[in-house]
Amino acid sequence: MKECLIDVQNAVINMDDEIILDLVKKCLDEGLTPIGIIEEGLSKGLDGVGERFDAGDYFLAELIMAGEVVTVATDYLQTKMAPGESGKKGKVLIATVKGDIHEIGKNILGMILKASGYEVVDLGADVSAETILETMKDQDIQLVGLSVLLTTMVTSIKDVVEALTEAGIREKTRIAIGGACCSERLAEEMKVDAFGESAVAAVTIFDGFREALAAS
Ligand code: B12
Repeated sequence: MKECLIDVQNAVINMDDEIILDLVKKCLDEGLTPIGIIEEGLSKGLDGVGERFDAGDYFLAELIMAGEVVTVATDYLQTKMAPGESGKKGKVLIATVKGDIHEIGKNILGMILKASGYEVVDLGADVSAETILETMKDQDIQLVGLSVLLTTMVTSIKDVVEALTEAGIREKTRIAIGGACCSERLAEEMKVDAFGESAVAAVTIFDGFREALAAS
């Protein structure tokens, strides 16, 4: 791994907001892509923060500060990403589920989907199944990406599936989940259509959803 990526990881772990942008710019100068810097530098740094939190060495304040450092960097990297062909692939609704306020991964998902040609309707974090259903109906949206990081909140995924089923639109829609506590197995248990390990994987997933819906 390139040294500048390791420096980015360490800056996140050390919550160093003074050097993060210089390090990110250095990575770009060395030919790394914005997505590569996000996945291999910033996200891996946050994993390190999570490990320290787990071990009792870091507390909530450190999670907040590290999250802010990453947000500064992703806001900058967004300006360096080639804009997608504005929404030509249609709309995708994205949200972090009810009870969960983590939103960095969901924001990255939005950035990457936009850059690959989707129109992204971002409802934010801690979003109820009712709000998701209403927005899908109002804006005629079939594709949904749910972000879930808290194990205690996975039941919120089920709430969304149930709301769409009760409204009679589940079969015409496709739902993907992602985030630290998600897995293929959870996707099966929650009866959603896919699990995505990364925001980059989401593009292939949603492209597949579009094809499947068009063929049905
Ligand atoms: C930063 C952080 C916070 C910040 C979030 C700031 C923000 N604006 O988002 C704050 C301080 C708010 C926070 C709060 C809490 N946190 Co926190 N947090 C983290 C941390 C360190 C990083 C999360 C993150 O942003 N990762 C980076 C992003 C890029 O990764 P990601 O979300 O997984 O997203 C990627 C992929 O998964 C994918 N993806 C994401 N969503 C989707 C969706 C789809 C459809 C697809 C296809 C892909 C996809 O794309 C992204 C890029 O590739 C994690 C540790 C970790 N390693 O995850 C803990 C962690 C998630 N938090 C944890 C906890 C416990 C909490 C608190 C409960 C702490 C507390 N005692 O209050 C609260 C929760 C409050 C609440 N109700 O939500 C635990 C969760 C444990 C569990 N399994 O339930 C973790 C795992 C830490 C730990 N090791 O214990 N946290």
